Amino acid sequence: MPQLIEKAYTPFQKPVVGHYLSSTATTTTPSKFNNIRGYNVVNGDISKLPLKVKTFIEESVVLCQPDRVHICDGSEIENEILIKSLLEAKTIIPLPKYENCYLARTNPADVARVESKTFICTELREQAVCTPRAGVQGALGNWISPKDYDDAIMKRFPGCMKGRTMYVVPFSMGPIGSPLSKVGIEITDSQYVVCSMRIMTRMGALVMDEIINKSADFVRCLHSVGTPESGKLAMESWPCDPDRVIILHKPDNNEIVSYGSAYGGNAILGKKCFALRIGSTIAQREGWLAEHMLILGVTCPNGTKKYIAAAFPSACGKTNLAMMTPTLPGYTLECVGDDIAWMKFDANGQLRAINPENGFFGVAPGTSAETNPNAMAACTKNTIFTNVAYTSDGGVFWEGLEDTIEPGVTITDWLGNPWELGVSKTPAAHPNSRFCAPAGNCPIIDEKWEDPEGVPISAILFGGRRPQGVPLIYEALNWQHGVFIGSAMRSESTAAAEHKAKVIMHDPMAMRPFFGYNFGNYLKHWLEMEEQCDKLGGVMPKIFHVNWFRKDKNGKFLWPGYGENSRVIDWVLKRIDGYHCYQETPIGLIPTPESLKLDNLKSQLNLKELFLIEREFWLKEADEIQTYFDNQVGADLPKKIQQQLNNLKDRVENMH
Ligand code: OXD
Ligand code: MN
Repeated sequence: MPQLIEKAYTPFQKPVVGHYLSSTATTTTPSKFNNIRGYNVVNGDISKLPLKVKTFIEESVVLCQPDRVHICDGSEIENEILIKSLLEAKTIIPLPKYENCYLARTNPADVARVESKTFICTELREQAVCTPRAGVQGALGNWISPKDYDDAIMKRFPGCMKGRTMYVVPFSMGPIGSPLSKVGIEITDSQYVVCSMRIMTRMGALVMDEIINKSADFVRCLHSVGTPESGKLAMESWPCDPDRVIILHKPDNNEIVSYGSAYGGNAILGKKCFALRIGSTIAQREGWLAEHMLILGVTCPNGTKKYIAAAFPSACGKTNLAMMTPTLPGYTLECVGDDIAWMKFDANGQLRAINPENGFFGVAPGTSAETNPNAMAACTKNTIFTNVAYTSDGGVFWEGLEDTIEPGVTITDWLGNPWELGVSKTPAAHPNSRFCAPAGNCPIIDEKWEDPEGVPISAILFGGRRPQGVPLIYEALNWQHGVFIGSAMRSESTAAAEHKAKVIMHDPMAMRPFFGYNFGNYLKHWLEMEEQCDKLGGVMPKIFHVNWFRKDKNGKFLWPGYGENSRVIDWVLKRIDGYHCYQETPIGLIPTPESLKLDNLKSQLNLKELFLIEREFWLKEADEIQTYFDNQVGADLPKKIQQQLNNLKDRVENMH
């Protein structure tokens, strides 16, 4: 993206003269960079860096005024020093029950992604977000003007790293050197973020070499935990500025700026900010897809292997499905990724996916040896937990691990208070508490998970938490219908962001919080993928919608889920292979009763209720989708998607 190099880096061009800089240093004279007096680089050799990297560092130094600059090499020793320092600051505590694992406890005001303070900056509003109906609050992202973007930075960043070290973190999303990968540099004043980025991305000297040797362009990511205006931190061990949190993206400059939070997607900028928001804009420009999807590989008894991608909203079981232990005999499942997929056609029109991440940032509560033994195994070494509870024998605890507590062991909750099993009324772990574990730890990590070419995708699943009305699985009639199904996705809200009530929210493509550009244009891009595939002579992946969460009238789940989901995957595989094992319904194709392998299922199954498709429910659903499109997407909605909704309405109206 050559415009990156040539274009001025606007927000930092304001004449801010850093405390540690000579007054002659300016952001527009990078040649003087090496002569800046008092510029205290404690690790790394700035003189070896390309001009554009130096310029990024210099501009950030001028703006943030750190005491020191540390260019990260990603080495073991560097990590050890950072961990030691985090231990001294009491940001983390050791968990001696495991190997090199730690627990971080955050400021209780900094516990989740802050969607309401997350913005996309473009010249025109309609480039970033849809135009909602007059008087309706847009719910498909927030736009910020270039002026307000600059102002937001200038209100928060000048001097924000005084007294701190500025870390320069080169990282690759995707295997280093893969044609599908992209690189970034995150500048941050949080050691916790550096250690997390080392787990979640490929980070360090090899990536900097890539930038130097290939003149690779990089996504500029600037992050500061900030300091409240009062100058007083509420919690020394977890600096942040919750009242002024802001997460900014400028797709035209491939730039991310985040202030005030050190938590997850707000601060580990390779993840949601880069791999999804900026990633989706790069993908649109370059003709590929950056999606909120797990990737799994499944081998059936006859030895054939297929890869499937699946988009579920945050905290709806992507990690569990990605690492599932199939209950169906003869099937093995392997994990390529649990949260994000970058997918591109190869020369033959085969869609291929990489997992741009290097680790799992999984929701802890509910994860256990029963629900996800592979995730449990993945987080027994080199893992950073955040906001879980800990035990007196040096381990972790969260809701779902009740059976693991030995007699005499006591528990301390995520806030540091004593917590008693069966007595305490508050959760031991925060509902959005996480484990941050290297992907390579997962016992069933796929042999191709780092294949630079990616893995071939045969099917895409959409899904959400739908307690009512939505069957266990249905298949889209074709690509356009599948894109419509994705656009109409709805799910019960979870704790991954700041939403509190358990309401059914629209979450199109599981991307609602992560679109980097106008959702209507995003849908057009998805529709156009079919033409791209046709031209290359490929076959589009089949699209399905799954719902593990349907409940009966007593509120009990109708489907056991977890490893039993292999039965649903088996049907997907049959359909990929072209077996005629479906029945048509107004909403799509569902399995014929005999084609769903249900033998030896432990729990009683009410198959009829699980697959019931009710006219009244679907009429209401179609109305609801129409209202959502009218209110939120308006004129940006592609006609083909409206046509799919009209078709659905017709089919449902005519059902008896
Ligand atoms: C996540 C999320 O952290 O989706 O993966 O919130
Ligand atoms: Mn996610």
